[in-house]
Amino acid sequence: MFRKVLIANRGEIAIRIIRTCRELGISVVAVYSEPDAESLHVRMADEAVCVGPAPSNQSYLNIASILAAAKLTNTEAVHPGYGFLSENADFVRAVADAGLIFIGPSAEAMNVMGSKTSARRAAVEAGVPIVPGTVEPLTSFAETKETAHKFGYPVMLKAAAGGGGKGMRLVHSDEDLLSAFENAQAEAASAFGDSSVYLEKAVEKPRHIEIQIFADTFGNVVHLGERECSIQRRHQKVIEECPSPINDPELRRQMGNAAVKIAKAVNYVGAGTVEFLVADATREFYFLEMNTRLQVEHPVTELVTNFDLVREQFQVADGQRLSFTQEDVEWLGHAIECRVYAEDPDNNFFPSPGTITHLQEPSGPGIRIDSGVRLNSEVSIHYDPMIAKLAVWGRTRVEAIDRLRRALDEYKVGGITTTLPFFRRVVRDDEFIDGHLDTGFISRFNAREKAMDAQLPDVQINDMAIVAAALHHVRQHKKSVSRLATSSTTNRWKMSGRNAALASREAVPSQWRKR
Ligand code: MV4
Repeated sequence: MFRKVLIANRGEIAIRIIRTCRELGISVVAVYSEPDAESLHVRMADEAVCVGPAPSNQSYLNIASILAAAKLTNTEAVHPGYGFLSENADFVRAVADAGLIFIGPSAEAMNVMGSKTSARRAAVEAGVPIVPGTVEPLTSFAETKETAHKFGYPVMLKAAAGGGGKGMRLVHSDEDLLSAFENAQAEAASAFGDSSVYLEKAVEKPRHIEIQIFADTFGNVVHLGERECSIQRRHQKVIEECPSPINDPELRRQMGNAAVKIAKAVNYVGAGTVEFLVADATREFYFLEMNTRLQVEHPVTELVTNFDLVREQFQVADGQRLSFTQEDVEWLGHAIECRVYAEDPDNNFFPSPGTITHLQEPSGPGIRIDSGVRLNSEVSIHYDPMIAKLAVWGRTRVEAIDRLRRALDEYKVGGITTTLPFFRRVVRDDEFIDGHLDTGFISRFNAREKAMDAQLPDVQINDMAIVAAALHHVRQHKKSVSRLATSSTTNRWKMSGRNAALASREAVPSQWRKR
């Protein structure tokens, strides 16, 4: 096994990787940007090297600087985490050229999956269904129109170099096609430096379900089942689960086999994720793209399969065989993860940077927190605003949701605004509880909340002052009042919601308003 590894990342994922390094006896080199000098991942590492100023392209994306840090510290291997350089084939080559081992797949596999059109061709060659559409970029508007007619409206235009919904346009008719084509091209050019777009037939009410795969250098490829990631906001995942609430072992087997075929087709090595769209009505699944990295949401798979995916990554990169076969993979219980962001859910998820002045994390049965921050941490505007992931495990989905509700109510973050109050409302939403999770969930949820707000009587400014005074009183006498409040209701979800509102330091007035 490696003696020393450099982690080319920051925040919670750097810490997640450090933890497994400790268990494997690997010494850790952290890298950091100037404003991150005091951050948790730096404190937890054995050595740390500053790789540049705040902007990512001068620090965490600075290949020369990171390789210099590796050389300076005599590192043997580099773990890229997710984001930053994790899917950059140039980085993979540069790491190899520097005589280091990259913890991840080859630059070739990364390149194939980096372009959605070449990824689609790979899927076709592997015999895996793709969403009907083109496998080459569109070369003219005339061709676009012809193709739209061939597959039939509604269609999706997507950036070939893309991902994350950038450069994506849903088009319903000929009238909208030209402007959508031009806008998609312009957006793709500015986001990815490549204006190529291709076309897919739009899948109605799709679910986003992805399969975790693992491959070693001996050609063994296994899958670790699915994660349901249909709850997204602006193409950012918000809540992830394993298993999918559809929970269909046959579908898992079929999608798992499809994902393994795709991995084999590109000689994949390491941890990877194959994304599918699943039509809600028919449960037909279509290959969407492959992510050639460890993903943010890997903890839900770890909780249900009991594998340490980072440990397997190190072993595979070290040239060892996978420590398990497909038959060894068992799924037990249900896990759900919430991504906690430093954003204001009551102000259109506006970023909320600042200093964390209070932090109380939940714990107890079935709770896992992957946090990148601690008390007095500074959440800066320079990087992704995700500060932590709260994942829970339960024997059933119901138990997992009960636990998640309890954990969210325990979780207190002061000094910055977080998305915790939003999650407290989602876990009390009937549609979420029933597992109706297609990609329209968030907009339907928002509409339901708006309708609820509209039903409330208008509150005058004067009344607000009274409410504020009452809230102040409640906070001073938290214990006795919350006991009074809970004894007066029989609905335990409402009860815990009220307790959360009473105890919460965040957005108390709006919570009060909603409960
Ligand atoms: C689609 C689709 C419907 N039909 N493709 C792909 C990237 C992802 N962030 C959004 N994507 C979609 N691709 C076809 N052919 C619908 C979506 C989509 C979506 C997918 C998963 C989760 C949330 C979503 C929200 C809007 C649209």
